[in-house]
Amino acid sequence: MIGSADVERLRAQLRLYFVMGSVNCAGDPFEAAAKAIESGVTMFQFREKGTGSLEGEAKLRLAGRLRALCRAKGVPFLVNDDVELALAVEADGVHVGQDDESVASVRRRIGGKLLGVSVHTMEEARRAAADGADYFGIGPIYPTSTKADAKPAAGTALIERLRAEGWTTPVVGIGGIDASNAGDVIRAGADGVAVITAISRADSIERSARELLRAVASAQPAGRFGE
Ligand code: 3NM
Repeated sequence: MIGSADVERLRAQLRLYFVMGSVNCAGDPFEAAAKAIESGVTMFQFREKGTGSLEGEAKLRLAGRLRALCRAKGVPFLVNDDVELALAVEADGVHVGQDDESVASVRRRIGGKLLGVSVHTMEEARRAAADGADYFGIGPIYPTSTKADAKPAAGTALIERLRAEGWTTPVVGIGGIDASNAGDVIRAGADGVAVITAISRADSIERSARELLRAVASAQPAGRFGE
Protein backbone atom coordinates (compact mmCIF):
# COMPACT_ATOMS: atom_id res chain seq x y z
CA MET A 1 0.00 0.00 0.00
CA ILE A 2 1.21 3.48 -0.75
CA GLY A 3 1.37 6.57 1.48
CA SER A 4 -0.75 9.72 1.10
CA ALA A 5 1.80 11.75 -0.93
CA ASP A 6 2.09 8.80 -3.28
CA VAL A 7 -1.70 8.64 -3.59
CA GLU A 8 -1.73 12.12 -5.11
CA ARG A 9 1.08 11.13 -7.46
CA LEU A 10 -0.85 8.00 -8.43
CA ARG A 11 -3.95 10.09 -9.16
CA ALA A 12 -1.90 12.15 -11.63
CA GLN A 13 -0.35 9.03 -13.16
CA LEU A 14 -3.80 7.56 -13.82
CA ARG A 15 -4.86 10.51 -16.01
CA LEU A 16 -4.25 8.71 -19.29
CA TYR A 17 -3.62 5.03 -18.78
CA PHE A 18 -2.77 3.13 -21.96
CA VAL A 19 -3.52 -0.59 -21.75
CA MET A 20 -2.34 -2.86 -24.57
CA GLY A 21 -0.99 -6.14 -25.81
CA SER A 22 0.30 -7.20 -29.19
CA VAL A 23 -3.14 -8.27 -30.48
CA ASN A 24 -4.56 -4.79 -29.90
CA CYS A 25 -2.17 -3.20 -32.38
CA ALA A 26 -2.40 -3.20 -36.17
CA GLY A 27 1.37 -2.79 -36.46
CA ASP A 28 4.39 -3.29 -34.23
CA PRO A 29 3.26 -3.16 -30.57
CA PHE A 30 6.54 -1.66 -29.39
CA GLU A 31 6.18 1.17 -31.94
CA ALA A 32 2.61 1.81 -30.80
CA ALA A 33 3.67 1.97 -27.16
CA ALA A 34 6.61 4.23 -27.96
CA LYS A 35 4.41 6.67 -29.90
CA ALA A 36 1.81 6.71 -27.12
CA ILE A 37 4.41 7.36 -24.46
CA GLU A 38 6.05 10.12 -26.52
CA SER A 39 2.61 11.70 -26.81
CA GLY A 40 2.08 11.95 -23.07
CA VAL A 41 0.46 8.76 -21.82
CA THR A 42 0.85 8.83 -18.02
CA MET A 43 0.68 5.10 -17.19
CA PHE A 44 1.10 1.88 -19.15
CA GLN A 45 -0.30 -1.62 -18.70
CA PHE A 46 0.95 -4.67 -20.58
CA ARG A 47 -2.14 -6.81 -21.12
CA GLU A 48 -1.13 -9.69 -23.35
CA LYS A 49 -4.47 -11.53 -23.69
CA GLY A 50 -6.76 -13.03 -26.30
CA THR A 51 -6.47 -15.18 -29.40
CA GLY A 52 -3.03 -14.96 -30.98
CA SER A 53 -1.38 -13.32 -27.97
CA LEU A 54 2.26 -14.02 -27.23
CA GLU A 55 3.31 -16.64 -24.71
CA GLY A 56 6.46 -17.82 -22.99
CA GLU A 57 9.74 -16.32 -24.16
CA ALA A 58 8.14 -14.03 -26.75
CA LYS A 59 5.80 -12.56 -24.13
CA LEU A 60 8.67 -12.11 -21.69
CA ARG A 61 10.83 -10.48 -24.36
CA LEU A 62 8.17 -7.94 -25.38
CA ALA A 63 7.38 -7.21 -21.71
CA GLY A 64 11.07 -6.58 -21.06
CA ARG A 65 11.38 -4.15 -23.97
CA LEU A 66 8.22 -2.26 -22.96
CA ARG A 67 9.35 -2.18 -19.36
CA ALA A 68 12.69 -0.64 -20.39
CA LEU A 69 10.90 1.91 -22.58
CA CYS A 70 8.61 2.96 -19.73
CA ARG A 71 11.50 3.17 -17.28
CA ALA A 72 13.45 5.39 -19.68
CA LYS A 73 10.46 7.72 -20.07
CA GLY A 74 9.41 7.76 -16.40
CA VAL A 75 6.03 6.13 -17.06
CA PRO A 76 4.83 3.49 -14.56
CA PHE A 77 4.74 0.01 -16.11
CA LEU A 78 2.08 -2.41 -14.85
CA VAL A 79 1.35 -5.97 -15.89
CA ASN A 80 -2.18 -7.34 -16.20
CA ASP A 81 -2.83 -10.43 -14.16
CA ASP A 82 0.56 -12.17 -14.57
CA VAL A 83 2.36 -11.71 -11.24
CA GLU A 84 5.28 -13.95 -12.28
CA LEU A 85 5.91 -11.78 -15.30
CA ALA A 86 5.60 -8.57 -13.27
CA LEU A 87 8.22 -9.84 -10.85
CA ALA A 88 10.48 -11.10 -13.66
CA VAL A 89 10.63 -7.72 -15.42
CA GLU A 90 10.55 -5.68 -12.19
CA ALA A 91 7.29 -3.99 -13.14
CA ASP A 92 6.01 -1.04 -11.09
CA GLY A 93 2.80 -2.89 -10.41
CA VAL A 94 0.09 -5.37 -11.27
CA HIS A 95 -3.56 -5.02 -12.28
CA VAL A 96 -5.97 -7.85 -11.49
CA GLY A 97 -9.64 -8.54 -12.11
CA GLN A 98 -12.16 -10.35 -9.93
CA ASP A 99 -11.50 -13.71 -11.60
CA ASP A 100 -7.72 -13.56 -11.24
CA GLU A 101 -5.59 -14.49 -8.22
CA SER A 102 -6.97 -13.02 -4.98
CA VAL A 103 -6.04 -9.43 -4.20
CA ALA A 104 -4.63 -10.37 -0.80
CA SER A 105 -2.39 -13.02 -2.35
CA VAL A 106 -1.15 -10.67 -5.08
CA ARG A 107 -0.43 -8.01 -2.45
CA ARG A 108 1.66 -10.49 -0.47
CA ARG A 109 3.64 -11.48 -3.55
CA ILE A 110 4.33 -7.98 -4.92
CA GLY A 111 5.11 -6.20 -1.65
CA GLY A 112 4.94 -2.42 -2.12
CA LYS A 113 4.40 -2.37 -5.88
CA LEU A 114 1.24 -0.69 -7.23
CA LEU A 115 -1.85 -2.86 -7.20
CA GLY A 116 -4.88 -2.04 -9.31
CA VAL A 117 -8.12 -4.02 -9.04
CA SER A 118 -11.15 -4.08 -11.34
CA VAL A 119 -14.33 -3.60 -9.30
CA HIS A 120 -17.98 -3.55 -10.37
CA THR A 121 -19.87 -3.16 -7.10
CA MET A 122 -19.52 -1.40 -3.74
CA GLU A 123 -18.90 -4.76 -2.13
CA GLU A 124 -16.03 -5.56 -4.51
CA ALA A 125 -14.60 -2.10 -3.86
CA ARG A 126 -14.73 -2.60 -0.07
CA ARG A 127 -13.07 -5.99 -0.31
CA ALA A 128 -10.39 -4.83 -2.76
CA ALA A 129 -9.51 -1.86 -0.55
CA ALA A 130 -9.32 -4.04 2.56
CA ASP A 131 -7.10 -6.52 0.73
CA GLY A 132 -4.62 -3.88 -0.42
CA ALA A 133 -5.73 -2.29 -3.72
CA ASP A 134 -4.08 1.06 -4.49
CA TYR A 135 -6.57 2.04 -7.18
CA PHE A 136 -9.81 0.76 -8.71
CA GLY A 137 -10.44 0.13 -12.40
CA ILE A 138 -14.16 0.56 -13.06
CA GLY A 139 -15.79 -0.60 -16.27
CA PRO A 140 -16.94 -1.12 -18.80
CA ILE A 141 -18.26 2.43 -18.65
CA TYR A 142 -19.35 2.32 -22.32
CA PRO A 143 -19.82 -0.65 -24.68
CA THR A 144 -16.56 -2.23 -25.77
CA SER A 145 -15.71 -5.11 -28.05
CA THR A 146 -12.07 -5.22 -26.96
CA LYS A 147 -12.54 -7.48 -23.93
CA ALA A 148 -14.20 -10.78 -24.86
CA ASP A 149 -15.73 -11.37 -21.41
CA ALA A 150 -16.58 -7.75 -20.58
CA LYS A 151 -19.73 -7.18 -18.55
CA PRO A 152 -22.54 -4.99 -19.96
CA ALA A 153 -21.70 -1.28 -20.00
CA ALA A 154 -22.62 0.21 -16.64
CA GLY A 155 -21.93 3.91 -17.15
CA THR A 156 -20.42 6.01 -14.39
CA ALA A 157 -22.87 5.15 -11.59
CA LEU A 158 -20.37 3.26 -9.42
CA ILE A 159 -17.76 6.01 -9.69
CA GLU A 160 -20.36 8.60 -8.69
CA ARG A 161 -21.53 6.46 -5.76
CA LEU A 162 -17.99 5.96 -4.43
CA ARG A 163 -17.32 9.70 -4.53
CA ALA A 164 -20.75 10.53 -3.05
CA GLU A 165 -19.93 8.23 -0.14
CA GLY A 166 -16.61 9.97 0.41
CA TRP A 167 -14.19 7.42 -1.02
CA THR A 168 -10.93 9.05 -2.08
CA THR A 169 -9.34 5.89 -3.53
CA PRO A 170 -7.81 6.66 -6.95
CA VAL A 171 -10.16 5.51 -9.71
CA VAL A 172 -9.72 4.99 -13.43
CA GLY A 173 -12.65 4.35 -15.78
CA ILE A 174 -12.29 1.84 -18.62
CA GLY A 175 -14.29 0.51 -21.57
CA GLY A 176 -15.28 2.31 -24.76
CA ILE A 177 -13.62 5.56 -23.73
CA ASP A 178 -12.33 8.05 -26.28
CA ALA A 179 -11.78 11.80 -26.42
CA SER A 180 -15.52 12.44 -26.93
CA ASN A 181 -16.62 10.87 -23.63
CA ALA A 182 -13.48 10.96 -21.42
CA GLY A 183 -14.58 14.26 -19.86
CA ASP A 184 -17.82 12.71 -18.59
CA VAL A 185 -15.86 9.94 -16.84
CA ILE A 186 -13.66 12.51 -15.12
CA ARG A 187 -16.62 14.68 -14.14
CA ALA A 188 -18.24 11.59 -12.58
CA GLY A 189 -15.27 11.44 -10.21
CA ALA A 190 -12.58 9.36 -11.93
CA ASP A 191 -8.95 10.47 -11.72
CA GLY A 192 -8.24 9.20 -15.19
CA VAL A 193 -9.28 7.08 -18.13
CA ALA A 194 -7.84 3.77 -19.29
CA VAL A 195 -8.06 3.03 -23.00
CA ILE A 196 -7.04 0.35 -25.44
CA THR A 197 -8.59 0.95 -28.87
CA ALA A 198 -8.80 4.74 -28.75
CA ILE A 199 -5.00 4.76 -28.85
CA SER A 200 -3.90 1.36 -30.17
CA ARG A 201 -6.10 1.53 -33.29
CA ALA A 202 -6.00 5.28 -33.85
CA ASP A 203 -5.10 6.58 -37.30
CA SER A 204 -2.70 8.85 -35.46
CA ILE A 205 -1.66 7.59 -32.03
CA GLU A 206 -0.05 10.95 -31.30
CA ARG A 207 -3.18 12.96 -32.10
CA SER A 208 -5.49 10.59 -30.23
CA ALA A 209 -3.34 10.59 -27.08
CA ARG A 210 -3.13 14.38 -27.11
CA GLU A 211 -6.89 14.75 -27.60
CA LEU A 212 -7.54 12.37 -24.72
CA LEU A 213 -5.14 14.28 -22.47
CA ARG A 214 -6.83 17.54 -23.37
CA ALA A 215 -10.29 16.08 -22.68
CA VAL A 216 -9.18 14.80 -19.27
CA ALA A 217 -7.39 18.02 -18.30
CA SER A 218 -10.31 20.26 -19.21
CA ALA A 219 -12.76 18.14 -17.18
CA GLN A 220 -10.55 17.77 -14.10
CA PRO A 221 -11.48 20.02 -11.19
CA ALA A 222 -8.52 21.48 -9.32
CA GLY A 223 -8.15 20.30 -5.74
CA ARG A 224 -10.97 17.77 -5.74
CA PHE A 225 -9.39 15.98 -2.80
CA GLY A 226 -7.97 19.11 -1.17
CA GLU A 227 -4.46 18.62 -2.58
N1 3NM B 1 -11.35 -4.05 -19.00
P1 3NM B 1 -11.34 -0.30 -25.08
S1 3NM B 1 -13.21 -3.09 -20.43
C1 3NM B 1 -9.45 -4.31 -20.56
O1 3NM B 1 -14.63 -3.45 -17.82
C2 3NM B 1 -10.82 -3.91 -20.26
O2 3NM B 1 -12.88 -4.02 -16.69
C3 3NM B 1 -12.61 -3.65 -18.95
O3 3NM B 1 -10.81 -1.52 -24.21
C4 3NM B 1 -13.44 -3.71 -17.74
O4 3NM B 1 -10.68 0.93 -24.54
C5 3NM B 1 -11.72 -3.38 -21.17
O5 3NM B 1 -10.87 -0.65 -26.45
C6 3NM B 1 -11.47 -3.10 -22.62
O6 3NM B 1 -12.84 -0.28 -24.96
C7 3NM B 1 -11.12 -1.68 -22.86
